[in-house]
Amino acid sequence: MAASKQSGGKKSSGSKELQVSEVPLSEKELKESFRQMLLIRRFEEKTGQQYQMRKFSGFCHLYVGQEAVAVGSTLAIELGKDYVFTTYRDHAHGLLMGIPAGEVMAELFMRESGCSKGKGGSMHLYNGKLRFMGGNGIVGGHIPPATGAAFASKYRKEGAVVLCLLGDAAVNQGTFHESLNMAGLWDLPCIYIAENNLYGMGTSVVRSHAEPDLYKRTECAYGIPGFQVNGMDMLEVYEATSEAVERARKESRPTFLEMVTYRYRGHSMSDPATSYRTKDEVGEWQKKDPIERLKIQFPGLFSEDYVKDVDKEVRQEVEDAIKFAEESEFPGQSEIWTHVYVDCPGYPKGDVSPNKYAFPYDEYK
Ligand SMILES: Cc1ncc(C[n+]2csc(CCOP(=O)(O)OP(=O)(O)O)c2C)c(N)n1
Ligand SMILES: [Mg+2]
Repeated sequence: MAASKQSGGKKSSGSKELQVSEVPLSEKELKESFRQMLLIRRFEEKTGQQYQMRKFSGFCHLYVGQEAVAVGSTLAIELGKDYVFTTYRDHAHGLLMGIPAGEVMAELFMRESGCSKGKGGSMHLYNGKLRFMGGNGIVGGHIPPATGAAFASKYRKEGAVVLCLLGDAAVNQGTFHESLNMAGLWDLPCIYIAENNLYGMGTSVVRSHAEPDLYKRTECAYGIPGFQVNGMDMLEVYEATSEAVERARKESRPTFLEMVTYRYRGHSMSDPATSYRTKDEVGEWQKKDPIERLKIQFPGLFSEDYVKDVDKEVRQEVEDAIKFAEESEFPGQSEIWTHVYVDCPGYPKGDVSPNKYAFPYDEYK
């Protein structure tokens, strides 16, 4: 079930029935992971509806289908200590890092009670205290800061590791290669997870990558072991990430994990996803659904009644989140310059007059 120990290997557990004693997670952890995947699924479905009802606007990228990657990987880290950087497809990661569902929804609704104070929106969820470093809109843009956070953790002897989640398309960006070169050279405790959902917008990986097996790239180029993982299987994701976390913590070595997964919905809310893939292809991947898979693996834990109860509970949590968001105010005009840069002495907090909006460079010479 674990990702192949050998760099570049492939292994799949299949969806056979398992006993709790055979896996490295407790019954409580399995049940919580199930609840989290279902919460993300319902949160995203409802988010899509709210968007279509024009309750909010802007970019919005849903995570439906990819739940096992976010849940399995964040389960393998220490919340509050380790850092997570991700892309604009970030609602799941925000929820899993501990941001209450109401604050995530309020951010999508651009309200002041949102986790980024209504100034970030769907693509820029953030909570520095929880060490959730976003929510980043530029493809590959967050890979250098994530690598920098791993450097800082090592330099300060913090013992924290960094999870840097990225899309398959980001693997072709220069930032990926520059960052992995440094991580390999300086032995940085960074785990790079490429969520390979087979497409960058409407372009398939096979059409755009000279080497479509992404995991093969990093060992030879940067000395960073690469593994391919079944991203539709929460247990495999957890085990592969745990091995990488151990390597990062004990040896301060980076790892690259290619998690093969699928997004059921379009790239963003404006993409109907009908022109570049077939209904049959979507249907084939839905048969590998990560939530169903966990149910099949542990039928004793997830009876029909149990699943119904959890579903009811998470649906309510999402309804409460929408209510919280709708009842929150939009940020006032005085907020326009706050939280743009780090607060510092002399910075004109809440003052919108343009002549005062100068960064106090002199104080920093
Ligand atoms: C540097 C840059 N180029 C182009 C874009 C426009 N863009 C947004 S998402 C995206 C596709 C990224 O695909 P992938 O990395 O596979 O992530 P996924 O959306 O599949 O999760 C592109 C080209 C961007 N945001 N940043
Ligand atoms: Mg992709």
